[in-house]
Amino acid sequence: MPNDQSTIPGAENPEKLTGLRKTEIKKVAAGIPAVVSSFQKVVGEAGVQRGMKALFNLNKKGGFDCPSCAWPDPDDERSGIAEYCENGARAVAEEATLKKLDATFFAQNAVEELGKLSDFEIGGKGRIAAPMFLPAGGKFYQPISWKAAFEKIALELNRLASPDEAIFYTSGRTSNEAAFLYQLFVREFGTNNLPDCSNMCHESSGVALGESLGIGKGSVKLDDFYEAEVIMILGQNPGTNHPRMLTALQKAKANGATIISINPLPETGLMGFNNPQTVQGILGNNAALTDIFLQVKINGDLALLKAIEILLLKEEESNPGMVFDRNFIANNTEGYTDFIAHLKEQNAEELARLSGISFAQIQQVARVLAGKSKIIACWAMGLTQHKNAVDTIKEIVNLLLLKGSIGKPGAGTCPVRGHSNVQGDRTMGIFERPSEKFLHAIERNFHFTTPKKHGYDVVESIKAMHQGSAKVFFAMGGNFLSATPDTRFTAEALSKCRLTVHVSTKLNRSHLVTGEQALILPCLGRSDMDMHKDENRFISCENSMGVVQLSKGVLPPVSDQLLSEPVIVCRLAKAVLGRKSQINWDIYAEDYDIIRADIERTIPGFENYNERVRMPGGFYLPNCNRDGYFDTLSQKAHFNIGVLHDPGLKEDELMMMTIRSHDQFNTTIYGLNDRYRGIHNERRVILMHENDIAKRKLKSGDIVDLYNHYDGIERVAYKFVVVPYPIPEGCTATYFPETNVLVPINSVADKSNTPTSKMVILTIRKHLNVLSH
Ligand SMILES: Nc1nc2c(c(=O)[nH]1)N[C@H]1C(S)=C(S)[C@@H](COP(=O)(O)OP(=O)(O)OC[C@H]3O[C@@H](n4cnc5c(=O)[nH]c(N)nc54)[C@H](O)[C@@H]3O)O[C@H]1N2
Ligand SMILES: Nc1nc2c(c(=O)[nH]1)N[C@H]1C(S)=C(S)[C@@H](COP(=O)(O)OP(=O)(O)OC[C@H]3O[C@@H](n4cnc5c(=O)[nH]c(N)nc54)[C@H](O)[C@@H]3O)O[C@H]1N2
Ligand SMILES: [Mo]
Repeated sequence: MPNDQSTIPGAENPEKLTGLRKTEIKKVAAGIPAVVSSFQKVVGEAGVQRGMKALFNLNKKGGFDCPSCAWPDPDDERSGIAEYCENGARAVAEEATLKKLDATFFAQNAVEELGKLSDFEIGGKGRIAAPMFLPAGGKFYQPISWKAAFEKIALELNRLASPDEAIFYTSGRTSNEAAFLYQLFVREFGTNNLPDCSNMCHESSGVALGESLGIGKGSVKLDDFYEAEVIMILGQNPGTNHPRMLTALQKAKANGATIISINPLPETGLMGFNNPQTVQGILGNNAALTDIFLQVKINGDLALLKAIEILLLKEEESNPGMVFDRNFIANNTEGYTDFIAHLKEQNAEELARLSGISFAQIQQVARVLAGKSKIIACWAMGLTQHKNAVDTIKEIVNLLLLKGSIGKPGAGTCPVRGHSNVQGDRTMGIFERPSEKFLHAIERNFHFTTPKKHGYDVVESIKAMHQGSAKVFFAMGGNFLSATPDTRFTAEALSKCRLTVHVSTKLNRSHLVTGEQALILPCLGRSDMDMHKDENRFISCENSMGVVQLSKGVLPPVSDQLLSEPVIVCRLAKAVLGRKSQINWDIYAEDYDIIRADIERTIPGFENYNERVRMPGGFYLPNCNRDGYFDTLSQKAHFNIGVLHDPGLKEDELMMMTIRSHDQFNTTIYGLNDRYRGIHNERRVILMHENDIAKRKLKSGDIVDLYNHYDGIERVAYKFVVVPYPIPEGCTATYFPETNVLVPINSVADKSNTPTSKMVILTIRKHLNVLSH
């Protein structure tokens, strides 16, 4: 079928190649080059004084929470200067930049022209410095006052036939305070349409853990790493995405832990690490991290985990009680008998074949696990963005349950979160499917009737906009167009809206593919001071391990027209709800302590919020698994029987995972290099096994077009450079978001509805220059 998806100008990165240079794949991550490169970047964007001030306060107790990832800070000692990594520093540079986009910039740059730039070029323009409005039919954004902006939004929201025709997205940087107010406003307005980046990220983890263990969060603390005997890292590239995790892994290893990495790619950070904060690290001494590397096929994890469990079962049968934790299983779990019966029906050799791992290696892993009981399993997007993601994560839980490895020191679940406050946003009620308990608490405290109908998640929101049943799109941060699947379809969806609004720090593609009218509302970022009546106000965030901490910016904002996110929500709510509202929004805007007091009244675990958040290092939220129980209906943990998914690849098809380069934070592109993987100055690359290249009569450096035909629709991403890479045969990798155009809107994970961004079926054709492309 021909390409029946229209292309909206500016929706995708231009198909412009920038000139690939290749070097060897690095064997060790970090060390001096990382520190040097982060200093250069921050000072280059923000100047010496501003840059150093920002770096000095990053992740310091009482300073500001790193906007990059959700990895926790050590509870006790923090390093002398500050606790940050190269990519944290780059996130700060991105935000602390002195370049700003004011009315003159927007008057000189038509929206369509900006759309011709790459994400790297768009992001490099600077911070948005004033509220901007794009009128219907307009080609340029124009300045608008905050008051008029809120009135426009109020007008459009209040003329909807139903509150369910509006969508309120959240990205994961939003503070607890802003998130709580935002969901409160949206629910008083009358809808649960609160999709968030989690829907594309760890939703599968939340569903799997919630159903099997009674809490959708991980159970380990940072200290557990230092006691663990085995740490399994599945589908995660911490060297790039959670670099401070490497320090924890190094310490764990020094304490005797065995590290098992499961990944289709030999990711540099996992293989070896030089810690720039130690003398050996600075001198560049190679510290190997991974003890056993299992180079699994894409989505081979479920089969692999089952094969490991079968071998453990055999060992347990020969030495009863020596491998499984029988007491733990008897007292805390249900479904064990059925689960064991299921394992016995499986063939370990066949599962090994499906996973792509040799039987001998699986035996090696089983031998290591058999005698250990303090096991931590960490995972990220390499497990969550697949058709059977929920079952794969439940299989990790099965393995931990067999070993009694949940709820004791040195053991447990560790889904490593992405955005720095994505976990906190959920805790605050940013969720399209809120529990009745949560809604009751809102009603009890705020005296309005909450909407009960579940709202749209990300994929459902896109479809609703596309079919015209949602007409106003409001985003609290993020880059919805580029982060979501099926870029062309999503671009059409957004452009059908009457109004699209983005609360943002930096310019991005979502500002350029808009509804009939559009607004950009510029806000303070994490590193910015939030001055109010001579006081620099703080907000708070929750990290990946459930610690709530304050975050206070240190830099003077680049413009006096920026508002904080909590203030934006208050003014929006007042404009939209007016006298109908039961809530005094003004006092929240005046005093964030009042917001926190109301969070405390509504959400369990926040007792003495205002007092405890001010204590250095913050406080831990309660976690039933950590405390040794399972908050499911039966109060037991559940074994699950996971079902393998066969994608049914045809002879000429390959599987593609869309991953992050070292030089990006999601859709924010810091640079064109992926240093550790030896790829420089080019993002339009496809990593392939050499046999797959040869089979297609291609060679390294050839330029190809990528096709996906899910649902009978042809999706194409033009011009990618072939790079031979140590990746399993049949598997390929490209960078997100350039290939999001290929991720089908209807290809989602069972139960979590997460787009299958790591399981895209692909055919490849050599790019022909004679085509217009
Ligand atoms: N510097 C930086 N930091 C970030 C981000 C960023 O973009 N830049 N993003 C933040 C966010 S929001 C998130 S969610 C996290 C993301 O952190 P990661 O999950 O580490 O990010 P990805 O690049 O998507 O990497 C997925 C990893 O899984 C592997 N993988 C892919 N498919 C499979 C599979 O089927 N099985 C297995 N076992 N492995 C697989 C890939 O090879 C890759 O190593 O990082 C956060 N931190
Ligand atoms: N193909 C593919 N697609 C994916 C993924 C993948 O692995 N592959 N990963 C998915 C994942 S894990 C995630 S989390 C999503 C990310 O989806 P999003 O969170 O929507 O995307 P980001 O690129 O993180 O958003 C960046 C924008 O956020 C704004 N911003 C930054 N800081 C702030 C702030 O403090 N306040 C406000 N209001 N705005 C701010 C800036 O304008 C910036 O341009 O993408 C998903 N999409
Ligand atoms: Mo994420």
